[in-house]
Amino acid sequence: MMYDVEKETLPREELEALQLKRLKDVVEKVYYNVPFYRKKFDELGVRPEHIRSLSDVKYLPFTEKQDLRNNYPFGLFSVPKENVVRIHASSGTTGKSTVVGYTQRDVNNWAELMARSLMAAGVTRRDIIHNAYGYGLFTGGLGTHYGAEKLGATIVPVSGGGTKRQIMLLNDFKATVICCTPSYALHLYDVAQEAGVDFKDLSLHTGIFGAEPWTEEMRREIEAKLNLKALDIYGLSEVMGPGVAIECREAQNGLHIWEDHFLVEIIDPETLEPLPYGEKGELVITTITKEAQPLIRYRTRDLTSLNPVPCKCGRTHIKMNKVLGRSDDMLIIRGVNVFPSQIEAILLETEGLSPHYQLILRREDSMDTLEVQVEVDERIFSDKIKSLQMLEKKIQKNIKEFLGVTTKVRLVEPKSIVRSEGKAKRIIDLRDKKQ
Ligand code: DLL
Repeated sequence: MMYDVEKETLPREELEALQLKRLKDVVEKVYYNVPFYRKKFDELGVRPEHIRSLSDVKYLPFTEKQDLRNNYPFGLFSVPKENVVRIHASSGTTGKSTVVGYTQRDVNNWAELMARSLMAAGVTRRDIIHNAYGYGLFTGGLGTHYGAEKLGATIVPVSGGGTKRQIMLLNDFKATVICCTPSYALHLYDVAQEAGVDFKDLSLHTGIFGAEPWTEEMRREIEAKLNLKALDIYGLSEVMGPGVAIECREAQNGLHIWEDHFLVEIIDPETLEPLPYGEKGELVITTITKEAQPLIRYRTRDLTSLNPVPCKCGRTHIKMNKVLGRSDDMLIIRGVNVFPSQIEAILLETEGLSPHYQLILRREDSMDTLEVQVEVDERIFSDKIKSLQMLEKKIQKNIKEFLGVTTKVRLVEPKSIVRSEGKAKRIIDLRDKKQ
């Protein structure tokens, strides 16, 4: 089922013609309205009239998170402030947060793309959506909220936290769809278990999870535990919020990017050159309909690849593969590059481990070391120390074998790793701390 069949199945030729028209419009708009862009364009010697085809996007300057910070808070607005009806911001782990503004039309477009996304995931107006994404400056809560209302579904704006109460509400309201981060979904499961509630007795049939990387192994774990179909949703506040891309229920394999609103490229993060379809690199997004704060070639830092093969769902919008992680989160341990998601995949393949883990980085004798802490389940925890040690060795060996990196593995007690209501904190970096 589609929210907007015409737009979602637009023949590629028409879709690309529309993208080109919108790209030209947005380039002209930022050149004349945003001093930051005018300066960047002038430095490169590009002018709006140089954009004649979609591939000409490669002549345009990149925008980075630091540019948003340097222009904090409203320096990249392209419309008078009185036309801005909403502000969101992402907290960011370091430095100032990045701010985004929306006009009324931006908010409407966002709601429409979220409505499309929800429906692509199999949600209809008959569903009750339990929305546990945080409400507030974070885009997850309100983005999902407006999309659900636009679709005509029933939205329960629970936000994050109060996990026991969430279980009660899921039970009482008989929600059929849940939206939250994948790590929070697993936390909900644990809390439900303690409360003696079985997800099989709830009415959920679909979970729409995103805002952090999660692996196929994690998907299988969540689907089995929560007894629902789990779909991946992607987005980032800088370019809109959730609903930039979504997996369709039919294929459940790759996320359709709503290309009538976003022009995407994959670049090599080192050389900054565009990469062909299928190759892994950094996702770069140009917003082609945003009014308040359009971004040109925004470097997301998210690593993925694009898949142009037509999808069985009938949508013509290109798919991106599941995000492997952010380039900022890539660990380099004795010269070997590794992503937290790769370690997650190995942990979840191992019997007896829980999906709760953390990666501790330390510096010992000027070398970076990585300790993998993972919770075991109750059954394993009551085993003899010797068998726990054997299990640690086995995981260590698997990580070495598959990823080539030497780690220390430490099995920890059930429920000893801090749970998050939003994005899970996987990496604890102690390298700058005195040990
Ligand atoms: O996380 C928006 C969002 C809310 C998306 C709810 C999906 C659901 P930010 O806080 O600005 O916005 O963080 C954006 O989160 O650049 C990715 O690194 C990561 N991210 C978001 N969705 C996914 C996903 C929201 N499905 C940053 N898989 C992005 C992997 C994701 N990473």
